[in-house]
Amino acid sequence: MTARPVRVYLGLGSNLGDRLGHLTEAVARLARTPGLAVTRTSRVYETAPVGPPQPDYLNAVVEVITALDPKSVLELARRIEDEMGRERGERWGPRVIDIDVLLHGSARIDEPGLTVPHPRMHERAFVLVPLLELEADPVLPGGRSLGDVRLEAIGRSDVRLFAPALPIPPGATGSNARPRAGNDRRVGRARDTEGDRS
Ligand code: A4P
Ligand code: MG
Repeated sequence: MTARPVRVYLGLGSNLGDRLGHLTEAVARLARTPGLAVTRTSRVYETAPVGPPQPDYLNAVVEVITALDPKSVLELARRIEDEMGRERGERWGPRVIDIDVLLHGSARIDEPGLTVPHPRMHERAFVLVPLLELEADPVLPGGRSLGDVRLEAIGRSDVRLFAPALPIPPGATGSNARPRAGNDRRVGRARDTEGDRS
């Protein structure tokens, strides 16, 4: 546990199967996790793959309030990835669901297996575009701020709006978390489905 609840941003990605269903399922599982309160979600973007050739991704960012330390949050995220059938193949390869810890309050961590802020987030429009919907001035790796990053230079055009903000299941906030008053933006069900798009 950290001393007090902090705001955590998680990056979600999926490029296999029912991509929107997987992102929605990940949010529902996070919201059911004791110690985590899902407070806000970004809209969903369809993004060109970074890494080896593979299908396009859907990406979104989720805001969570938690008193859990970064390592515990990563463990919970990995457990949800495993429960959802994530198979770990080649690095940057296709996946049913990826849940990355982007930011954990103002923490700066550089340990084997955990680097926060996420070391590649400032180079990736598929992270920054949804994150900026939730946090106007994020802390970036190496103490950079948004002014140091040019979105056009990192392929902003490879990121296309795909669906409204991911739904947060009603009444499903984690038991130990204390979301800020007035920061709870619940949204309706996403209208778009994978089926509508194919
Ligand atoms: N790890 C260290 N720090 C963190 C952190 N802050 N959050 C370690 C999450 N994990 C962290 O992760 C590999 C290792 O990173 C883990 O052992 C963890 O302890 P992984 O999820 O098993 O594998 P990965 O995701 O393939 O590796 P990596 O290096 O995290 O890849 P990225 O940087 O997440 O990139 N293109 C588009 N358009 N959209 C995407 O979402 N994602 C990737 C994956 C590639 N291309 C993409 C997308
Ligand atoms: Mg990952």
